[in-house]
Amino acid sequence: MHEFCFVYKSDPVRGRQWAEVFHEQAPHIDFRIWPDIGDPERVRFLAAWTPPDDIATRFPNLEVLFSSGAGVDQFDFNALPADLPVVRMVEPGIVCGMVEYVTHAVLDLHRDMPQYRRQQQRAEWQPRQARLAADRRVGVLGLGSLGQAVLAQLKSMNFDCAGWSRSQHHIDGMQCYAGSEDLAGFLARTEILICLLPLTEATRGFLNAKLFKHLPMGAGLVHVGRGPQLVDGDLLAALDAGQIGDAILDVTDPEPLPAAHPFWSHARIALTPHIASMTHPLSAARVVLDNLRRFEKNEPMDGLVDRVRGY
Ligand code: NDP
Ligand code: OXD
Repeated sequence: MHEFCFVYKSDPVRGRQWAEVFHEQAPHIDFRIWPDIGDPERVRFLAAWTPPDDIATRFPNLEVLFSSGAGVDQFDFNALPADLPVVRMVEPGIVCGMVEYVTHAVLDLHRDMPQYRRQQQRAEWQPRQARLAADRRVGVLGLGSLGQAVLAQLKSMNFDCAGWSRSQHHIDGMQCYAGSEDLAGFLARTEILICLLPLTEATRGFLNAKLFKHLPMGAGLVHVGRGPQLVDGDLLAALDAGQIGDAILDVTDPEPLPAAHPFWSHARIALTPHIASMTHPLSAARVVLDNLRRFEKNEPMDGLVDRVRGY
């Protein structure tokens, strides 16, 4: 007999994999995939990328909202019941995917691959002096579950690594900068900048002309946070001025960009369609089940969002 209902409202193909894990590991839970929600009064938990607009009235007994992704900026917190706990996705699949993507992007910039691709188009055979990773200063904006994993990988490859976050962190073998007072110093030493910040009111428009000016000339940018963090016109001007050498963008605003947007055809911009990392259904479902067990025991859930901070 099912005790209560858990509704999944996201990609239905991945939902069927969540269902397998739930049926195997938690047969007492009535796991349902939207729009098949059964009796809404029995729904205690919802996992969604975008919850329904009428979430409060539709699910009067909802106890936790899980994001099916790492970000929660797609939620309108004002439309959610004030005391509803919101949990973002922290699962090994998302972390591994992001580590792979960013490592690939950093190596691409570090080994001058964008320049060699441009040279090939001009049939130009022109070797450049290669630098070692130990001599390349890489910096990550955001020292959360993704930023820290990315830095650990880059550090293991000998890159000269640093990170910046809101509060002070202490990570072995890594220079950690914190807060607005440390930002200019962090940027001044950063030749390849990676953005892994969540989108909040404080980070909207954060990658702008003022920030770019603090970077060394010709710095590389890897943007895997959220599109609205980047001021598009400021990036184009920084590329024109040589302030930014090359940019690799996985996120844009809007997604997809309109066909006439200058990013599509810019010689110094590489675009991917928001694929840096994805939730992996089997590990995600296990992580959510683990959080449900914590919730039932009144223990803190992994990835619990601070709704005031916005992440
Ligand atoms: P976390 O919440 O674990 O970490 C966020 C980090 O950003 C923390 O270190 C936090 O600082 C820092 N931060 C937040 N606001 C500020 C600010 N105003 N100033 C300085 N630092 C700030 O997030 P994750 O690492 O799990 O994910 C980061 C983001 O990556 C997601 O929100 C999402 O937007 C993006 N993402 C993109 C994907 C893609 O495919 N492109 C896939 C998955 C995620 P502190 O430690 O002090 O709290
Ligand atoms: C996420 C994303 O937040 O895919 O998980 O960007």
